[in-house]
Amino acid sequence: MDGRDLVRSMKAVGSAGAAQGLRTVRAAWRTRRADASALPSRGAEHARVPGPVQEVETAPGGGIVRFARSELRIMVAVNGAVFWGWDGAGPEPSYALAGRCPEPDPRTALEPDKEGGWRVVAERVTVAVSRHGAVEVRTPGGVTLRRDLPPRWWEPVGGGTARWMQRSEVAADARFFGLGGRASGPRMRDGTYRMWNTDPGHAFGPGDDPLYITMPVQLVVADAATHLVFRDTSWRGTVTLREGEEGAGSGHDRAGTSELRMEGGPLRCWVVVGTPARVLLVWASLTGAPALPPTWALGHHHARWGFGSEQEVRRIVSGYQERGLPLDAVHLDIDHYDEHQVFTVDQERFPKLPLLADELRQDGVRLVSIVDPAVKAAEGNAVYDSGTARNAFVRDAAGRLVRGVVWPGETVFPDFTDPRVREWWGRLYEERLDQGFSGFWHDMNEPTSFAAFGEPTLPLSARHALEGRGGDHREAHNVYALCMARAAYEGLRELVPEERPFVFSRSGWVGMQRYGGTWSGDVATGWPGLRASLSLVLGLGLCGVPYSGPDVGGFDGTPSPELYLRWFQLGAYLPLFRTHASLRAGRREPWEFGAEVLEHARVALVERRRLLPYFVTLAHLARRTGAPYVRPLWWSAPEDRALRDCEDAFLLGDCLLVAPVLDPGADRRAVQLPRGRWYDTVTERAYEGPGQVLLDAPLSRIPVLARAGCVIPVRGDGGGLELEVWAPARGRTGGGLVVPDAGEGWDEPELERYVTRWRGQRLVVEREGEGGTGAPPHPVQVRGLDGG
Ligand code: NBV
Repeated sequence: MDGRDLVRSMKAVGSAGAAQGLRTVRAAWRTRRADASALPSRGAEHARVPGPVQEVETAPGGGIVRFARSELRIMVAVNGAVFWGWDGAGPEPSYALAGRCPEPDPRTALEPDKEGGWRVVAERVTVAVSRHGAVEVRTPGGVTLRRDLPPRWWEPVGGGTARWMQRSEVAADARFFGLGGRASGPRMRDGTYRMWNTDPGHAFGPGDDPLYITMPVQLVVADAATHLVFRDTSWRGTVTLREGEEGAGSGHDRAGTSELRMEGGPLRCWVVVGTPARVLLVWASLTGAPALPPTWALGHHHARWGFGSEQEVRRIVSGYQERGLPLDAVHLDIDHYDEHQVFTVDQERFPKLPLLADELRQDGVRLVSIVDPAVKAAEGNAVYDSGTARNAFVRDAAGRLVRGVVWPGETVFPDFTDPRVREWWGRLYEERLDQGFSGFWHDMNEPTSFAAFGEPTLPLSARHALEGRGGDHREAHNVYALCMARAAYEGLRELVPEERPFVFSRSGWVGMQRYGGTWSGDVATGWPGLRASLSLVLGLGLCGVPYSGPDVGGFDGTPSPELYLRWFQLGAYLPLFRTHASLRAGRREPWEFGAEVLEHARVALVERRRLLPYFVTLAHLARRTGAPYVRPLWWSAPEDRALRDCEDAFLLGDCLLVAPVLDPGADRRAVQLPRGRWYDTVTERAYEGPGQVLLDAPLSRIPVLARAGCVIPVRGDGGGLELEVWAPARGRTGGGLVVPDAGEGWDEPELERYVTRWRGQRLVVEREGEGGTGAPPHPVQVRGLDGG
C-alpha cells in the first residue's frame, strides 16, 4: 500500500460509515490482489506495422489486402456503410450490431488504383488503401474525408492481447462530435477522452470525463461531408482529438487528427458517409432502431432519492394535482427497497405499493422503479439464492465469486454477458410488475463497486461469459450495462408482450438504444451543469441514442429559483423530462421555488403536454429513421460553419428551434438561425436566417422558434390531435410528418404527410396520400400569418 492509498482508505472509513468504509477498503485490496495475480504484467513487447502490400483477393463489396505483417479486410455494404478490419477481424461477433451484419454491395470490389494501391468505388463512397496500409475514405466526388495511417500494434513477447494505435487525419475545417455522453461538448474540443464507463463518484460538471456512457463513435462534420466512424471494440482506451486549422487561403492547412489507443480487442471499424440524416439512418440500420418509449414516458416525470414513504409519494402527487400541473410518472429510488436490496420493497414504509400504483395509474401517473445490478451477498436474499443456484454471478480467475461493495453492503454482480443470466434476470422483473411498476431505471451499472482506492468497478481480471467466448472485465466492462438493458428489455417483452417496455439506463454502449434510453446521471447543480445537460443529450443523440434528459434542477444541492426554472424550461423540450435529486439535496417540486417560478414552470409543463403528439411523432421518426429528437443546429446545414460551432441551442425535430437560457441574469439571448424564415412561437414575429438575432428571454420563457411552413401535431384543448401550421413565406411551400399515437402496444400507425402552400391569398394545408391530396383529418390552426 502506498501512502496515498492509506490516506484514501482512512477517508473511506471515515466518510461512508465505519462498516461500509471498511468494506470499500477490503474490496479495493481484493481487486488489487486479484488483478496482480491474474493479469499479465506488461513486459517486453514487439511493435508491428502492416508492412508493404503483397497480394490482394477480391470479394463482393471489397476483399482482402495482404501486407507483409497483417491483412486488411474491406467490405462496402449494400447500405453504403464501409467496414474494415485488420488482422483477420470481421464485423462479428459484435455487441454493437443489431442482428446480422449487412450484406456486401455486389456491384463493387477492390480494384487497383493509379498510385499503386487499391480501392473500392461504391455509389456513396470510395475507399482507397495505400501500399503500406493507409486507408482513405473519400466522397464520390473524390474529396478525402479521413485518412487512417497504417495502424501499429504492440504484442507482448510471451503472447497475449495486443494493444494498438490508430492515427487518423480529417479535414482542417472538421469538427468532432459524439464519443457517447460527454459533459464538455457537444463539440469535442482538443484533448484526450477515455473509453471506460465511469461513475465519477460525485455530481459532475463539464470538466468531468469520462462519464457513465463512453462510445468509440465519432461524428465528423466538415464542409465536404459528414461521416461517422466507429471502432468496434469494447476494450479500454483513449482518443486524442485535435481540431485542424485552415491556413486562410495560404494553402497551408493543418489537418485535424484523432489518435485512438486501445488496450486490446479487434482493430476494426465502420464508416458511414453522407448528410447527418443519412449517416444516422444507416447507423440505426447497423446498430438497431431506437426502442419506442410508451407515450406516458414522453410526459413529465418526477423523481427523488428519498421520497421515503407512500404518504410522501401521495403528498407529491396531490401537490401536482391540486395545482393543476401535468404529471405522468413518479420514480422510486433505492430508498424504497428493503435495506437497499434490489427486487425488494421496504414493507414498513411502502406497505401497499400495488395499491398505490393502482391509484396513481387511475390518475394517469405511472410508477417507475430503480433497478441496481448488484445483489446483496447474503443467503436468504432471494435474488442471491436463485442467482447462486444458476451460477449467475461474476467470478474471478480462480473461480471465486467476485465481491464488491454497493448500497446493500457486500454484493455480487450478475454476468449479463451470459445469455442464461440475462434470461434469469429478465424474469425477475415480474416482482416489480407485481408491485405495480410500469418502467425501469437502471443505475450503478458501469458497473460501480465502491472502492477506497483504485477504479470503482470490478477487478479487470474478473471473468465473463461474453456470449460463450469467455474473457475478462477489460473487455466486458463497457458492455455490462448494455447487456443488463437487454436482459430487462427481453424479459419485459416476455412478461408483458402487449406493452412496449420502458427501460432507461445510466450506463451503456453502442446499440443501447435498442433497449431504451438513458439520463444524465448525477449532473451537478449549477449553471455549468445545466450546460452539460444539453451537451449530453445532443452527443448521445448523434451516437444513435435519442431518448435522454437530465436531472432537472441538478442532482445535488439546491438550485436558485432562477436556475431551477431555466433547467425546467430546457427539460420541457428534451425527450426525458424528469425532475430528480439526491437524498440530501433540496426539493425539486415546481412549487418549492416561489409563486413566480411555479407560474412559469406551469407554462412549461402545459406546453410539454400540448406538444406531446409532436414528441410521439419524433419518437416514431427516431425509430424509423435514426434521427434524434434533439439535433444540433447544423443538422440540415452541416456546411454552415457558424451553426457547426453553435452549442447553446438545438432543433427539436424538423419544426422547432429551442434556445434555452444557460446563463444567470439573462433576459435576452443571441440565437443563431439556420437558413429560412423562423417565427418566435410566442410573439409570432418572423426572423430570416441565416444569421444571428437577439431575442427576448424573460424569466417566463425561453425563445422557441418554429420553421416557416412546418406542421406540428399538438394536443388540442379537448385532448384531440390538432395541427399547428406555421405559414410558409410567400411563394414558398412547407410540410410536415405526423405519426398519430397508437397507445402502449406494438401497432404501427401510418405516417401522415402534410403539405402547406399558398394558393393566392389563401394558405392551404393538405394531406398527401397515395390517391392524391385531401383535407387533413384533424383541426388546423394557422399561425404566423401576420408575422412576415
Ligand atoms: O440511487 C441513488 C442514486 C440515484 O438517485 C441517482 O440518480 C443515480 O445516478 N444513485 C445514482 C446512486 C447514488 C449516487 C450518489
